[in-house]
Amino acid sequence: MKESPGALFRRAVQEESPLQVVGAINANHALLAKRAGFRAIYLSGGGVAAGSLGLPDLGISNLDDVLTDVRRITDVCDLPLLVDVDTGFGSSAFNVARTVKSMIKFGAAAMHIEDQVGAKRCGHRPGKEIVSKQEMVDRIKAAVDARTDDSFVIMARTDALAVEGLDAAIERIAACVEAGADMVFPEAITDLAMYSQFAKAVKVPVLANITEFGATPLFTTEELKGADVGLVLYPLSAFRAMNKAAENVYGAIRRDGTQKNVVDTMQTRMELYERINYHDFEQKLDALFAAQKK
Ligand code: PYR
Repeated sequence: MKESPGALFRRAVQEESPLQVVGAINANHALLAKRAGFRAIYLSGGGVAAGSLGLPDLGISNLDDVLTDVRRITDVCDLPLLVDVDTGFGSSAFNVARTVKSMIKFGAAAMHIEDQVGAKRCGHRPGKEIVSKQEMVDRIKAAVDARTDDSFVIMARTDALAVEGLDAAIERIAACVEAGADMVFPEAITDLAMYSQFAKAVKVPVLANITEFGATPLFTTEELKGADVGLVLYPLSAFRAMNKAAENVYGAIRRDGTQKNVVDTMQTRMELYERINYHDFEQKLDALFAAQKK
């Protein structure tokens, strides 16, 4: 029987240590990540907001916005996908349950749900507020209870470090694991040694979010392995590079009246076609029409 996305994700975490999980802003990038050899990909909430909607990561995007991008990615790429569901898209346990069921239905392998208030902030910005430990535990219980596939991974994210400090953050994460979380994501970690402290407190894989220009130094996989990290996340690295490239190209065309000066920075037509299996599709179409003409 075909392995479920959740089972694939769990196996990747076991087999690659730490597992590099790279952000894919769209279906095309998911294919590029697979081609580069990654075994798991990520859909960032900040990425859906900024990339698909042109909006900040402030709890504005909704479940359907995220599901649209999830479906587009899982339709073409069989790598297990970890999805950022922010605070669960609604304040009741029924909202969290609907989110979990939808994620499974749309082919996600895993999701992380966090303990910020509904009007959330980016994890690496000031002004974050969190719900009580009990409310976060209730979110996890609702998520675990709603699973229609036991292998689907529920990851608990806490933003408590910046708000209440390390001990409180560890306590929260431990309570989430007790409530059934499969993996944990302490956000905006500032010191490498903190990861080991989380790992010691819970016997489940710990994710390190190595996002650029944030609160966390750009630790290497070697350093993170030494700190007992199980998964390393690069949520928006390719997205940031892609945006910079787009700005350069737009600027050059506008300034120079031609794209000739930036053509050598572009993926070629043939490279693009190869990445999306264009020729396979075309050959199928040709064969279909040839058969009809007979
Ligand atoms: C994001 O990229 O949106 C995260 O929350 C990590």
